[in-house]
Amino acid sequence: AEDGYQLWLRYAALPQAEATALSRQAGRVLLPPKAGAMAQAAADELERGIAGLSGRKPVRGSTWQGPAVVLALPGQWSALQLLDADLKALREGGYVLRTMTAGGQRVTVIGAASERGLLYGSFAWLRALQTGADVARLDQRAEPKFVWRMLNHWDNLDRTVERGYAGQSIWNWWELPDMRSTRYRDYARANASLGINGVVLNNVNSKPEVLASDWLPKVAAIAEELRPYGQKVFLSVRFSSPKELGGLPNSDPANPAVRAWWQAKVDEVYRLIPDFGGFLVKANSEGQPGPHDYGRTHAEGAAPMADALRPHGGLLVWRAFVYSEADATDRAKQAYQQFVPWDGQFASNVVVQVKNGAIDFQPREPFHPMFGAMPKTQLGMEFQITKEYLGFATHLAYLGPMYEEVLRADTHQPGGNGPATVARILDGSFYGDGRVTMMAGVANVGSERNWSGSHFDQANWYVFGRMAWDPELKSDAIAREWVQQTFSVPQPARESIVQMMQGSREAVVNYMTPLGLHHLMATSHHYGPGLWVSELARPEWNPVYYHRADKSGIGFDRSARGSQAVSQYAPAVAARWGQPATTEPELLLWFHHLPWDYKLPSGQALWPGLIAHYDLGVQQVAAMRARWAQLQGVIDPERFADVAARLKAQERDAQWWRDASIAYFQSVNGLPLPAGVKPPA
Ligand code: GCW
Repeated sequence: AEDGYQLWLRYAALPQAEATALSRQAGRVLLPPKAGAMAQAAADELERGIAGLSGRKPVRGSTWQGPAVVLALPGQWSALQLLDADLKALREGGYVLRTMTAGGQRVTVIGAASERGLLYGSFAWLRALQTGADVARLDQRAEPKFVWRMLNHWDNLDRTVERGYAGQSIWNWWELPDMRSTRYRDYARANASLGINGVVLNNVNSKPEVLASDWLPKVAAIAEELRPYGQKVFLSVRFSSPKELGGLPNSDPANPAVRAWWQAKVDEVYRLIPDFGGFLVKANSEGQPGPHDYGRTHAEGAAPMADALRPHGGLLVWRAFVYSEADATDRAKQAYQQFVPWDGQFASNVVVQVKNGAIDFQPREPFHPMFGAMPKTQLGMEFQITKEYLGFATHLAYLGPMYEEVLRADTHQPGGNGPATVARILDGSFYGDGRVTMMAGVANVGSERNWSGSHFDQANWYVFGRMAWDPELKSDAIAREWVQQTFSVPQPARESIVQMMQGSREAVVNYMTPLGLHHLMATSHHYGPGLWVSELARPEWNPVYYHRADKSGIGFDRSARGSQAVSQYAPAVAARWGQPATTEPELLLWFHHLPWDYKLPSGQALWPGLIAHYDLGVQQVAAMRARWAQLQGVIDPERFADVAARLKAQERDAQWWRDASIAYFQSVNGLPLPAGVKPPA
């Protein structure tokens, strides 16, 4: 039964002719003589994949005879000497795939400078087999563009998951370290297939106990499970741990006892886990403790942990998702204000992790103004995979186009080489100075049989990983790869699914937050509409704070006339978004408060134009449903039915969003429903 457990690693049988050719070409897998754990893991996966695709399990060996798939490190196979220089030149994790004749044999070489590259290369070769590459004439070379490609789990120690929609946490803390679910390995395989090399195990809203001496062996057990698949474990730690766990009078970073506590704790962690990755910290945000509690800056707050980690090669990831009620003028401005003045003051092993936009994982946000604004600080990307604000695992929304939109955006920041896109700033190519680069995604993985709560949400894990490997990859190409590996269906059906995925995020934008509206989701759970005044005391947790709709108009004025948030962008961008006429309609109400009769570029007035977007969103979901219905009998019944049920709920919810939003806005603007509104083309 297709319950989705195997994700995109199903290795469904190829058509007969291709299967026969494959088993002829890949009947043997050759491992280098001194293969370590990652090379063994690579060979295991090759065996699994070749067996599934060709119907015949290959033989494992180390002698050069007959056609084979050869795992090659420099200097290990005399027949491949000529490749050595190429292999040595590869970046950590990079690989070459090449079909060639060597030592009198026709071989498929998976070559790399290190075992990590063999692991990634093996998965890449299996992907190539399934996505129509001509494997008889293969010649590929690839390297990861980011040093760190990370998942952030928001998993609590009691196995609940903050913003998780896929069941309990996969980490069974109670049973660890003695019992180890086989899921850990399968999870690690899925990550390795994408090149993910770091996993933060627990929620950024952290508990001090995660660092307790009797908890750490559990962490060490997970590290052991993930290690053969090239992933280091990280922990989210609580800033106030020295006081709360260590019993110190305070957690002030300037207190020598606090520094000493961090050092001793970190040393203890590394005694248990010699390749421990490091810490992730959420400080002074949403009630979490932090350096501001002691009048210190984020850079000062990060120093004790960074200093403790550095001798061990550990990384400190410090989040920039900070805002407090103290300044309620514009939440969107706070992170920039709290970080940019301290550019250059973070240690060399610190990455400041910035959400893609300045509010919070909305269906659409302009790129965060910090990107490119801190040239002397290593900034990392934080995307959310789990869709807290895009209908959870119920609504189908493929996030590839959203990630792509952010990564391609041009910040117009000065001080580097070539285009200043978000991707090039983050992956270091803009600065060209060998910085520690990172892309993180808030995981959507849980203990549901299909891992992500819905089948299509697996694609969001997949696309995140692929773009963390290479931010220049295109969302539609990645969707195509994913579909081909995940569903064994003929080409027209595959293309239909890809089309459905590609349009799905824009549909959500249309029925939830069109024209730059944002954060209109109901209080705390963030699922359905809640545009009206909520009970919450904090103004910036109230949707009315964001849409500012009244009799005269709608939108958040962030121009020079309003909160001046636009001034945080480079001058060219600030000029463009500072005027309604030059702001793209997609972001109009993010930056401007406009009268209801403001004329949109489409020629329509704002009020009917807004309504048209809501209508369009509903129609787009209906069209997705119709497309999916046509695949009945083509897709296996189990997955067909699950997706169909979710699309039905999504259509109902889209109507709910439309109707609730229009009714609410009517209640403040008193305008009638325009007659005969046509959706924009
Ligand atoms: O998106 C918001 C969420 C919180 C989350 C916070 C954060 C982990 O609603 O649940 O807390 O962001 O990113 O820290």
